[in-house]
Amino acid sequence: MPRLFASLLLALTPLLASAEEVIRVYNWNDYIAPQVLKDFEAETGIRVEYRTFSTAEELAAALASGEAIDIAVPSHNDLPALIDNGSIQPLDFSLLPNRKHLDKQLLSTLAALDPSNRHAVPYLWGAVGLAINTPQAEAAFGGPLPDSWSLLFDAEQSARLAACGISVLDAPEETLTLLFNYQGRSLARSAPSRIQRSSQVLDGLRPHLRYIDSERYIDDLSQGKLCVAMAWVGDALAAADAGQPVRFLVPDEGSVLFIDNLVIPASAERADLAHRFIDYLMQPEVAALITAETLYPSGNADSRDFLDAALRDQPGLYPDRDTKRRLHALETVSEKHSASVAEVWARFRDGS
Ligand code: N2P
Repeated sequence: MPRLFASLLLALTPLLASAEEVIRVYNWNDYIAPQVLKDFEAETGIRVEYRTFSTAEELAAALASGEAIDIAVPSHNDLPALIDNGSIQPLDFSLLPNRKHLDKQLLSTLAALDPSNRHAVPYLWGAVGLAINTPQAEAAFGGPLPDSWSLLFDAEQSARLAACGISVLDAPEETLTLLFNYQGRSLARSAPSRIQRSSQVLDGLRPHLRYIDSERYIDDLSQGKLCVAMAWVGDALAAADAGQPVRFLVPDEGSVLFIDNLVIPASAERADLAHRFIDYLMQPEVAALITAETLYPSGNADSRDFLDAALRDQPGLYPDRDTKRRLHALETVSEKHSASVAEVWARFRDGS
């Protein structure tokens, strides 16, 4: 009898398993409102297996491995390669009626990388800048700080701040683009040998850094344990929200913007459910909840109507016109350049 029962159970298992629908979502850390996932599960009965990454390289490796992922969130500059090598699939717009709420300006910027916006839905976006704990940083620096990337790229300045804690994002293309801009050059239009030489500047900064990490700095800034951090806007605003005297600034030399997108990898096992998830996130009320929680600007234009006035007008969240003029979407790095970027970065981050 027990054996009969066991084989009956075995025979039923596939049926039981197929009763539960699951999607696998792979997103940046601190990049959703947990409530939204719970609401989606409760409303649809679809379980969300949710995992996070903190660098573009981690996501690229997961997509290249072919592991089953139903939704991923690459940045705009990585879209052309992902489309070219067939890592992500075209979307079925008929399953995405809430696309109408998306920000038209973002869509047109993205269309240059993803023709007709076939593969990607803008989710959250924002500026790269500096998060500064002003009282701590001024005490260490010995007076007011310049609004400049020199705080990182001038070794004499970073030396003065080392004691109160400096961190840099583990974001090679963003960091090198900013370094080249600071030097009056362009990463995309420089020879690989020039990229190799940028190691010299990074070598000057390295001994003054606490660490290179895109996740640890969020808690540390919020607890007053760092005074200057290269930061993505929402992470910096979160520290201010936690009560620290942290301001987010886009330095005078300007900076880069990222647009992160919901996509369906070619490896998705449930592209049908992935469309439902994307459409769910594109409801303006839901998108507003996500912005309120993460403090990143939304790819959904209509979500603004659902933001608290205080949040909508919070300085730094949506860049003002003057700041916008100093911001440019991060350029796609060609294959020829990316090997040099990776080498310079390995040396900077891991000392190898
Ligand atoms: C938030 C991650 C921001 C994504 N922690 C930057 N592309």
